[in-house]
Amino acid sequence: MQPGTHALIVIDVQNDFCPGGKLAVTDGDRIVPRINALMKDFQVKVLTQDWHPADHASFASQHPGAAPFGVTTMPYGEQVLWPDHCVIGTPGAAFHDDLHTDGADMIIRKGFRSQIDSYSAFFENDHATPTGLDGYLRSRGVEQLMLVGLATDFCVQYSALDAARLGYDVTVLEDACRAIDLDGSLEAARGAMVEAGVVLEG
Ligand code: VGL
Ligand code: ZN
Repeated sequence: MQPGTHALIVIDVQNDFCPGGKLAVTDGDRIVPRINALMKDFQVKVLTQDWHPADHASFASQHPGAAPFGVTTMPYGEQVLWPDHCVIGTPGAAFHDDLHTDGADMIIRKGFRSQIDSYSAFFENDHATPTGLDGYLRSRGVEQLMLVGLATDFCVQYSALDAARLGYDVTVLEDACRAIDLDGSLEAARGAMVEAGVVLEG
């Protein structure tokens, strides 16, 4: 690894994104052993948790007549409508049972305001409201980030793009991620990340 403080950022490895969950990502649970093994290689380890109130505006259930995976317009732009998922305090919002959460220095929750979604671990979907993660990483002297988790084309991608914009060196370890892949969203995400200077590693 290059010099500087390295952080592992583990995005949304929660039951609802794993097989059997409300917004299951194919093979989402398969990345857990790899992530557990990686933790020992990093000085700083952060886990994120998607954490929505039951009436969250990203849920199709809050939009009469709308179906999951459709798109609506919010004041901050386009928003995909999701099945209800990661509702605060429910088993679906908990981390996957096998994830070594004891190794984490910091757990950051996002998406807890009902009127705005937050894919990125750094900013909500208005690209302006901070989650506090940037301040945490800066105050710990972190310069390099490795991102892993769920889902490659949504929360991992948005986090990687924000991190690159904030000046971190960013690598996404694709073997330790899985995608939702809505209408080519995985290829689009890979292109956008490369364009932003994010390193995609096998
Ligand atoms: C995510 C859709 C909705 C993710 C979170 O973690 O990628 N995707 N909420
Ligand atoms: Zn969500």
